[in-house]
Amino acid sequence: MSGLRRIGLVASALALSVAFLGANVRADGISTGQQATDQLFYLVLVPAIGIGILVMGLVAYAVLKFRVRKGHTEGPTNPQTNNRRLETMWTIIPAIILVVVGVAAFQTLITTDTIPQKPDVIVEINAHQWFWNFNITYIRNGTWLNGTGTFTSLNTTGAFSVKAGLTVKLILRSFDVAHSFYLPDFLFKIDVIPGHTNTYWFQSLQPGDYAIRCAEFCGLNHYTMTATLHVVK
Ligand SMILES: [Cu+2]
Repeated sequence: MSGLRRIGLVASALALSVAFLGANVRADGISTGQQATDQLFYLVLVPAIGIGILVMGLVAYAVLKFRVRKGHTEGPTNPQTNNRRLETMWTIIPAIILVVVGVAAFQTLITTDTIPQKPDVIVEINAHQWFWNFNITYIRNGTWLNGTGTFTSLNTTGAFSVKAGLTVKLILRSFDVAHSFYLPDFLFKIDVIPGHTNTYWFQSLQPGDYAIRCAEFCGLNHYTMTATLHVVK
């Protein structure tokens, strides 16, 4: 077996084992958006690790094969200067990879960034220096669920609750400077800026307490802009 073939086999075996590991990470999602984002992440990460290992292997092979041996002042030369088959392959394969990643990324964006026309819950998120204020309206299919459910938190340890599985539309406004609403577990972050209303959405899948943070430095007490999202059954 040639050295090149051996390196190719080792790289393929490593890439396959990484793919197997990747498929088993975080099988159950926390939110619809997080699930879609993680799937895209592993779709890109796993082949990238395989390609990285393959390229490192080829570099190591070339360094060893063409090194300067004892008693020589130059390394062995390779008489071959071009190879049409190889060049065609290393043009077409990356092009296919880019198209696959592009299509997958757009599919993920459609999942994460399409705000439902008829959300179950609307949460108005008002950012102030330095606290979050949540106004929650529960709706389902255009009719009021329990009249108007409103929960207002006027301190930095605020919280709001939603039921797992409901679609939640967020309306985000700032009343002073630029803030950023960050739900790390859900893998999303959206700017909350003065003079412009931003909208976003999420659908949580698992009950639990999830941290809310401000991800934009908004002044002296920026670090106190924490809150919690309670997802209940
Ligand atoms: Cu802030």
